[in-house]
Amino acid sequence: MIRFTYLLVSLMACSSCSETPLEVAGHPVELTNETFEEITEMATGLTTPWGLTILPDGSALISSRTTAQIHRVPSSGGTPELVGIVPDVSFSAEGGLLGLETSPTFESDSSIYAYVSFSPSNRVVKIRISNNFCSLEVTDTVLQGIVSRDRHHGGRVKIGPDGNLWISTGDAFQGDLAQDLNSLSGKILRIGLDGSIPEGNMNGSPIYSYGHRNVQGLAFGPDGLLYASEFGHRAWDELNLIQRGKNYGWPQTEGINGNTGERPLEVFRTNECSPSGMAYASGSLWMAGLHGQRLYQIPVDNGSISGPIVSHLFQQYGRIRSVEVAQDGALWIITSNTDGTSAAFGGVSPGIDDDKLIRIVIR
Ligand SMILES: [Ca+2]
Repeated sequence: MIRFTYLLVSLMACSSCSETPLEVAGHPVELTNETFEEITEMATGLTTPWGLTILPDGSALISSRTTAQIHRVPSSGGTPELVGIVPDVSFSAEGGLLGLETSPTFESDSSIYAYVSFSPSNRVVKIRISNNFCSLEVTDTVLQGIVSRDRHHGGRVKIGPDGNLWISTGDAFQGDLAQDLNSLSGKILRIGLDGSIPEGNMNGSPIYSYGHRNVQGLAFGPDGLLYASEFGHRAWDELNLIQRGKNYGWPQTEGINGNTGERPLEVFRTNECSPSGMAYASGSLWMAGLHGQRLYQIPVDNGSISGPIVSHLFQQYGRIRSVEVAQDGALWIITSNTDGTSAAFGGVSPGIDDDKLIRIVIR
């Protein structure tokens, strides 16, 4: 394993290289890494990593989108160890093995949840991990029937403070599905850990909110509020505050272009963002930018943006796919340079050590 720990002083020197000024919806964005105490490469050589979840022992599980493998990286970093291959995964341009989430009772059930692309429909499965982390077994399908196409799967799974499983989907490249309340596509879904439908969803369905194009980031604030990042088409990516039963506008409205549905909390130009994973820590949302090749820090409080938005790691690690918060408050992120994305959508040539798992200590 190659590990580099960068001291703050080197970060400040690097971030002093002046780049083209960035804007978010017309507002300037601060470009800096000064918020970071330390950056450590925990693992390298990952293949198309997508899902990331941190286990109670501090180690990380990472899904490989195009191989359906799950690897484990020890809490101190090191060579990724193969846990197993998830069966019955269909691969496509954006499909495969996507989001992972640890069961809240992992210490007794050794289980995680995973979003799996499959034909004819995507599903969310429960997977038991062996005690020695050397094998896995799918033990349950908690949700199925999410339309699968080659693109726009969504794919993030998170357990909320309500104890339910929250799932983001995409429109399967059929915008009208986002407005169709008989379809699970283009939605944010909420189900019980056993696949049951909790009280308060729309029409007794798994649907919590609708009118989404492709949501790959879900993060709960300390007050329980849910934020979601959403890919736009060609103009505006979105950060939304998710409310029960609300319409978020797609395909009639993209970002601030149109008047259908809820207004985003913030919009980002697609070539400066293309947001995937997101987490909340230290008063801010931390949103991964693929095309934008950066990590956005978005201070939030009580459902509103509460301070200047900051762009970190700009072009330092390439595309960033996922962000999670470890038990000690550090951010763990994974890069996404091996996924074969074309340059037109911000793809880059992978470096010799790509892709990487990186740990970031916030000051
Ligand atoms: Ca919208």
